[in-house]
Amino acid sequence: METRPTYCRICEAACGLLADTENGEVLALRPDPDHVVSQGFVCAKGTRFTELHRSASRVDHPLERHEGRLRRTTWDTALGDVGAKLRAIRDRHGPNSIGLYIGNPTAFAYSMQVASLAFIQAIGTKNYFTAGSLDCNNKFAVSRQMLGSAATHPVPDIDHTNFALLLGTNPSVSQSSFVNAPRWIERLRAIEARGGTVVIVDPRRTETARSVGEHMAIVPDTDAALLLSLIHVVFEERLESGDFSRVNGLDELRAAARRFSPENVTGTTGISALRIRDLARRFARADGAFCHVSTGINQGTFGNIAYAAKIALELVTGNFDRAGGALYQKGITDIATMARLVGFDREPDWRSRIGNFAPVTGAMPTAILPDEILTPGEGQIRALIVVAGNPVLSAPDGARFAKALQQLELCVSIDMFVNDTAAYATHVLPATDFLEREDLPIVQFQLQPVPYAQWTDAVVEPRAERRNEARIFFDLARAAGLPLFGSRAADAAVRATVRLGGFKAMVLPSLIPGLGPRPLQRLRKNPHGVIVDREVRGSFLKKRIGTKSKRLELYPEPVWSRLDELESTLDASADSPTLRLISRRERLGHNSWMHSNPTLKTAAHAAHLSPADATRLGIARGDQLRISSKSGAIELPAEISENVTEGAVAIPHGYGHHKNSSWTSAIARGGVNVNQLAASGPDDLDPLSGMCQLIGIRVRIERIAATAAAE
Ligand SMILES: Nc1nc2c(c(=O)[nH]1)N[C@H]1C(S)=C(S)[C@@H](COP(=O)(O)OP(=O)(O)OC[C@H]3O[C@@H](n4cnc5c(=O)[nH]c(N)nc54)[C@H](O)[C@@H]3O)O[C@H]1N2
Ligand SMILES: Nc1nc2c(c(=O)[nH]1)N[C@H]1C(S)=C(S)[C@@H](COP(=O)(O)OP(=O)(O)OC[C@H]3O[C@@H](n4cnc5c(=O)[nH]c(N)nc54)[C@H](O)[C@@H]3O)O[C@H]1N2
Ligand code: SF4
Ligand SMILES: [Mo]
Repeated sequence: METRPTYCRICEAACGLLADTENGEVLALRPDPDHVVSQGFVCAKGTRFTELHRSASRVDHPLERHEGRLRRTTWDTALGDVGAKLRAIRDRHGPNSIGLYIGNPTAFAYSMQVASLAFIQAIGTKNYFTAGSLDCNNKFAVSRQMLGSAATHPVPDIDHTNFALLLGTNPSVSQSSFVNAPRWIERLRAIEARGGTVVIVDPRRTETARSVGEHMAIVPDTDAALLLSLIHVVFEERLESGDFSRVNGLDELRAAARRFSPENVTGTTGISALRIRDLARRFARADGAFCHVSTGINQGTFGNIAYAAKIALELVTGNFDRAGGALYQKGITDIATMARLVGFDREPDWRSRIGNFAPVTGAMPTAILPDEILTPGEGQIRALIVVAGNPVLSAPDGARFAKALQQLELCVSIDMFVNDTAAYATHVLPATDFLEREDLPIVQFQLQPVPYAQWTDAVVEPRAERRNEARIFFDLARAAGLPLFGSRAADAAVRATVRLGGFKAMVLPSLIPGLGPRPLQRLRKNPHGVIVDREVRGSFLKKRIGTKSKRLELYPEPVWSRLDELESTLDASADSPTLRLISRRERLGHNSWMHSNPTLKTAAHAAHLSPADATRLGIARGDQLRISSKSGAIELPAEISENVTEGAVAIPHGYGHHKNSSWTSAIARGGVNVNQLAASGPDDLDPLSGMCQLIGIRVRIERIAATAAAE
């Protein structure tokens, strides 16, 4: 038996793992106590990944649809067939008739990222979609406007702060996002142990809030107003500090915040003016404070304003660009510069056909993808390639998505499973999993409170006929006769580089500044990770800001364009008959793709209500409910929880699996697609970020049947 250090690539924490292998098989995955950052921390999803690696539901061979059913084919046939169809569709209808959807796991595989980019440019399509518009595009769009690059996000200096203000995140379960921080709870507890404060703003008393800090219950989708009221207090009580010499838009910010006094927002947020004032004072006076907002804010209506207000709050209290606050870490390599090179921050010169959206990080909003397929005319999407994604469950209105997919001439899924999207595919190509790929946590590089790098070789060879996604993209481009990156010269150079040095040869040179002339040797010598120098003095505003003015732009108009709309929510009557939907991730689930494990003991899918709302609506635990929004309706049993705030209903996403997906045990466990309650199409999307609303959706709840199962 042999033990190899590697790391988990399911979420942003990138925890160190030890893989026990024998004869090319993985026997077990264990926590790596020597990992430089995770230090032996893992979650059960990581250590139990062997079950998915070996799962009988995995796609192990290429599949093609024949007379309505997916059947096994060979790689040569599949690549030849898909390549020829891509070429024919492109020749007939132009490059934009081919769409790509890139799902969340792509973020954790450097080769998939580089190769998918090479492939998109080979096709030459503008119809490129990502999970970002379901998750975090508000952060990309706002950072680009305020800080000059979509890839720049000063990170919570979690180990040196004295005040952590968390909104819309539940790191005990999720490890959060836009920060690479395993051991969240331990690190939050350490803040309290050194006399600091942790405040968790969430409509639910989450697993995190039950473990550490003060919980502040908030009415869903009102955080932007709360954050502005904190800034209001800072200005009003003259609590601001720091140097504003590298900032534009302070007066506009002041004017905006003036409209959101604690007294004005208390009715909407459900938080007393006294408590808001106290929070603002403590945040401003702390010796080092950060504010971290995550998906519970991003997926709401005012994600842009909330992220801008987070940055502004840190800035006006002297906590932006400082140790103990939000600190930009250059880390191993400057991702912002790389991002710029690959066009991440390019001024977009194109717009979507549906809804006239500008791309964010080059990508269009996923919620318009069904319309781009269903609406006839020039540029209509006729072929779609989905890699590591499952938009039928993760995006709004899966039913409409499914309808659109069935209209495609070609629909290819590159995945580990026949997921709910692949259930409509013409071809399914078997992908590797992270144990079968080499990697380094490139996306995390600028999101690390402790900057480090780690290299892992593939732990084992791919099983059966699984293939690395990067290779699949390269082969598909060749089969379609299209040069990678859209250039014959680039195609030849990249293919030669990869032939000689593998995919890693494309990224290793970028690590030289941080790791010296032989980065791979250094990383291989230190298989538990290499920590590099941490920025301890804020250098971002002085040296690295990417805006044209070379100043932090506090008030770019597009970011704040919905301020009047936000202000109008302050008048809304508190006792509306509707409840508001909130998200709820599960410890052993991961979006839509980890519920299918026969040994999982996760609770049944349910709608979680507060006792007060249950009483008011005459609902008992286990009653079957009909939950409806303006966009759709679902039926689920009720769960009643003291932890849910009155007015909110929490429903996990990623359920409602297609009967033809390979996730048989998840299908047997039941559940429905909560995103049937979310609006698809261009009208309900944020105009700047293309984010769709997944939380804060107003829903009506009625009891349709009592159940004997209530205990
Ligand atoms: N176990 C597990 N881990 C995961 C995932 C998973 O599915 N399962 N998914 C991964 C992915 S892709 C991501 S992006 C990250 C996300 O990581 P997080 O952003 O931490 O996501 P959640 O755990 O869903 O936490 C969001 C919190 O927002 C709260 N919330 C909902 N609405 C509001 C609101 O209006 N205001 C406030 N203040 N809070 C609100 C919810 O109650 C919830 O507690 O997690 C990653 N990690
Ligand atoms: N209601 C609601 N909806 C949400 C959210 C929410 O909080 N509430 N969260 C949103 C968020 S944050 C996100 S990121 C999106 C996710 O949206 P998506 O990325 O579209 O969906 P996932 O469910 O993460 O599906 C990932 C797919 O990748 C496959 N996969 C996993 N690992 C690999 C791999 O190594 N290689 C390949 N080729 N495939 C792999 C899995 O089998 C699965 O089919 O969902 C969003 N949807
Ligand atoms: S927290 Fe769990 S899923 Fe995330 S990287 Fe660590 S072990 Fe993997
Ligand atoms: Mo996500």
